[in-house]
Amino acid sequence: MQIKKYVAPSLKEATLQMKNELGGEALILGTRVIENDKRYGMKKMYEITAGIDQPAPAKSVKPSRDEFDAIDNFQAELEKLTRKINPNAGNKTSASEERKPKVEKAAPSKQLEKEIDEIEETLEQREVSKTIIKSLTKHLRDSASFIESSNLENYLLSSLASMIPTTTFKVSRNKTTKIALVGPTGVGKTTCIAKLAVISKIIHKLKVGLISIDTYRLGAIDQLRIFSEISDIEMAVAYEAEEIPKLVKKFKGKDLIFIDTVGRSQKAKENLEQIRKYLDAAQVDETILVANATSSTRTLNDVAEKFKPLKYTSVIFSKIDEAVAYGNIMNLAVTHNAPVMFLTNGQVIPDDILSVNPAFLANLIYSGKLYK
Ligand SMILES: Nc1nc2c(ncn2[C@@H]2O[C@H](COP(=O)(O)OP(=O)(O)OP(=O)(O)O)[C@@H](O)[C@H]2O)c(=O)[nH]1
Ligand SMILES: [Mg+2]
Repeated sequence: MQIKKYVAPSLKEATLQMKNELGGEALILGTRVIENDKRYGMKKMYEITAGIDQPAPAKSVKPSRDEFDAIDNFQAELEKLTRKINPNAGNKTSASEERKPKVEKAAPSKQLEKEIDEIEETLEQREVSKTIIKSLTKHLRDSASFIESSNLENYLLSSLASMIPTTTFKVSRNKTTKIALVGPTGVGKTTCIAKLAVISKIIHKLKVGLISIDTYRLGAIDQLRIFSEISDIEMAVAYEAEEIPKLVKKFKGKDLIFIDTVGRSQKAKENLEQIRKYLDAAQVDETILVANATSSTRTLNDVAEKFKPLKYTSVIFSKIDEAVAYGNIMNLAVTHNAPVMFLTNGQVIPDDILSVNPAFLANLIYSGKLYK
């Protein structure tokens, strides 16, 4: 099968491009809304993944009027779903959404209904939240006229992917970027900093400095100090928030400064207040929450909520090698609109860290399998 992607400002245009190039036999395998992508000037775009068994025919096929109407309805549904699941994704109401549906939705066939039920069961096993499952399966049922058994899974995966916010690690060589990792005790903050510091130094040839404000747990500083000696990455310790500006100044020539924070329970507000003072003094560029992927959704929600005063802007899920399901990753990212930046999958420095994109996470969550 030949697979191609088409991106356009509306689903209708993307479909037209697809039909023009691949003809009437092309199968839509997936659709997603693309938002905030620099490649498209930050405009909202629609992507169709299409497949065809035969090489593209010479003759183009124009979609019928009914097909166009169905596409309009589908575009509205897709946007509605994305917004429902992720309320901050796109604030404008599209013209197609305001329009009343013109075509009756085709009810899913018995076979399709059965397969959607199975998907529901799988997502439950993967511990995806009930709200997300409900919206997803409703979306699949509502889109029955587009879906066949052969493309149902692809459709589901691209719908899942379109809901999961992710982000990447950004460093500038023209200024010092200060990144702090925060999170509950023992989640893997120090280990993660060690992985990122080594990768930044060895692979990206960046100048890296480490600051530990871990003055609470006995031996905690030694852990980072030993690492700093082995990897030959400079490290400094801040015992008071007031010392931080001096240390940041000392690392003026660095591209990156990682700030390792003390592991404290999210239940003690004053602990977090203390950490906030250090981070404010450092004027950090980005704070990343490290969350343990083996925790329940309830615990993760509590962590995400309690750490909000530290103004984290993304999440790293640690210990995914020990997790038995990954739905909680999606539940947290969607509920708190917190983009996922990395996953860590073991104790080995620097190997056991994975960068992510929505399609990768959708696959991981739905398949429930992590391939090392
Ligand atoms: N299996 C597994 N273990 C990990 C992972 N990341 C860290 N660990 C282990 O988890 C333990 C705690 O890791 P640390 O990096 O010390 O955690 P921390 O968040 O800095 O801990 P505190 O500073 O005490 O809050 C160590 O034994 C690590 O080797 C991971 O992705 N998978
Ligand atoms: Mg630590």
